[in-house]
Amino acid sequence: MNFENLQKTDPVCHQFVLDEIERQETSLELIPSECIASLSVIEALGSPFTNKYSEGYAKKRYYGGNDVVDQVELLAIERAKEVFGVAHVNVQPYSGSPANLAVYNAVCEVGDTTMGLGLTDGGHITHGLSVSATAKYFNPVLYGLREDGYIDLEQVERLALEHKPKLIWVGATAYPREFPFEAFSKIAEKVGAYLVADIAHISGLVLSGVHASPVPYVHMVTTTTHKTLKGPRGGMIMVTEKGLEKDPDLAKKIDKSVFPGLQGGPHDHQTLAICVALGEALKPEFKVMAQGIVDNAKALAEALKGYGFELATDGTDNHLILMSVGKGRGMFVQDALDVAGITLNKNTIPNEPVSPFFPSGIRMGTPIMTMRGMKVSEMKQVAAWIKRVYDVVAPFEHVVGKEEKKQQRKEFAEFLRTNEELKVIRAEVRELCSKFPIYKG
Ligand code: DSN
Repeated sequence: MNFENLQKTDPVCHQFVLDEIERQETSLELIPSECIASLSVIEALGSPFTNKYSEGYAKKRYYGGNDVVDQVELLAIERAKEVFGVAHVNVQPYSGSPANLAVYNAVCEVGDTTMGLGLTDGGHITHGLSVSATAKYFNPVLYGLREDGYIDLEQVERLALEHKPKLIWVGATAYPREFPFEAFSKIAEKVGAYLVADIAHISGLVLSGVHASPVPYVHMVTTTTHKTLKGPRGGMIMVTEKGLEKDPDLAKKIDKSVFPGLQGGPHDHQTLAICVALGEALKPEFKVMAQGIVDNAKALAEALKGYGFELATDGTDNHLILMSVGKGRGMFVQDALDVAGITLNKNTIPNEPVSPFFPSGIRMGTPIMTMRGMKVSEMKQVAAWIKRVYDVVAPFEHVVGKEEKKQQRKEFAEFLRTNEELKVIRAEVRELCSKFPIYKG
């Protein structure tokens, strides 16, 4: 990658780029919602399409000079339709949250009842969390998990029959198992609700056939484009044949909701990069990679279980693992792993005993490690490092009380700064990463 102009005109920002590349190259990124976009995607994202305004849709723009932009957007739509097997696609949402808001805006009136998985059970903010605009303007009823960590379908049905929602979300940000799309579809049909699958995390797995597709069962599908889809940051809304059968105007409603309902001009450089990513997704090697993500996640899960760790649902079907690390201790484990060069995030676990601020688990995934070429033997190594880091922070327990917390944070920061074992692991992680270069290879 060449940033020679930036180097000349703004050395400070140039250094930021170099530092971030260095961080990514030398660390293990286990955040399940991240990916490595190809250099082609990054080139498209950095192209002069960023200069253009093109409010409206192809052939119906409010600005001139959109001949090439129209071709880009139409090709992105065609590729998305082919990749996911859907009837209609809108590629303009800026990201996943605006895509989800556009769905509400398309089919709900203010005050309508909706249903989604609660945040502490793995759902997304936009599926109706109390502090989200989706709860300010709509009336979300949240469903949860059973004791074993799987979605509580009996509860979903009971709540749906009781509250008659206009719209039901199926999807999550921290759920390690396959989504029961068909069962949701039966429930949605009983109450006449629109059913929307938010497949942001799993879209790359779905299009590869590694995870069941929601398309035959739901009316709409939303996704980000920067997770397992391996594209730039962005979002898409898809309308299925089933969606058009329920509501022949659904495609029009979605388009109107995105523009002019919620957004102005689309980000054409982003659309081009999404188009490139979808082109990559159509190639056979993408499916091999998607299968590798799941194989690696299963291998990592087994290795972690081998060390006695407790996993939500006892394993995984997808790219993601949710692991218990002790009451309120997610933060200690996340921060110590960060020092060791392993990045993941603290997360609530099913039946979370503390809170999202001091959760009792960690969430990790295998997309980036797989995209770097790592396989099962590296997953075993990663599990061993996680166990070592977990042991290093064993003396730190969750405390209550503002002053106690403040004092503990101070002691913990000093501990992280001086701990020798974390330094040793950091060096080992760096060594492994050097064998799997991202952009330097
Ligand atoms: N922030 C994303 C994630 O990490 O899952 C969801 O929006």
